[in-house]
Amino acid sequence: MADGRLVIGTRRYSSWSLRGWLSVRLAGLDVEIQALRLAGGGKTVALKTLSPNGCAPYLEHQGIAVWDSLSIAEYCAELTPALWPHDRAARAHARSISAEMHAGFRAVRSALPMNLGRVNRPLAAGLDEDTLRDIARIDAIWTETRDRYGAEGPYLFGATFCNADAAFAPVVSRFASYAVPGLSDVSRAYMRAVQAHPLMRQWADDAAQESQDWQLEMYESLA
Ligand SMILES: N[C@@H](CCC(=O)N[C@@H](CS)C(=O)NCC(=O)O)C(=O)O
Repeated sequence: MADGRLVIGTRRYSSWSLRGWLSVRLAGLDVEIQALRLAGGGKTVALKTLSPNGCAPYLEHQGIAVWDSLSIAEYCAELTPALWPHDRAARAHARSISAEMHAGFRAVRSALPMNLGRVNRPLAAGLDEDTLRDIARIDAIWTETRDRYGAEGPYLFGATFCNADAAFAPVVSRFASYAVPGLSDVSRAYMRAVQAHPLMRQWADDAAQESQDWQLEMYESLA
């Protein structure tokens, strides 16, 4: 019998769920995955009674309830410390950029919703100033982090795909979906590495199995 469950939303769209799922999988937790169809606009009724904050991802593990993707990342790192870099300075940097991602970049979130079904197609309306500013900051984070800490491998902190990579994984997907311009060569190589990670491929494969009924016009019709 599994040690609990991880509640996630529609894989095609749920960027927060992808983060939580990556941390849980990287930590090797034995939990069942319970996927719910997101209603869009924060109106998924089933989630309101299921998780304390009414949101996915929500983890129950050995009787412990953990909600919010950043808390799930920290919980998983307690069980698997390699989810954060070993070096204290690198770890502080990893936590800082993950927290910045968690708390910010509202323009990117709203202009470029995650949609795994959208491939390399720029927004017809173009990108506004706030979105371009967010993109430039994310590009700077990836480039600086790779330059400072990434020499040993293809991920932000080198050879190990860690919680910081999980935090940015949905952004990688967004940038690829909307063919975002102006990224450094370092960022582009980083995006390819993230997209090629076996867990990212598994998430995409699972998303492709979801019922067409789970697709939402508000995301699919974005020109
Ligand atoms: N800060 C939260 C945000 C979670 C969140 O907003 N999740 C969305 C799905 S991507 C959700 O559950 N929305 C509520 C709903 O659809 O009713 C986290 O990091 O987990």
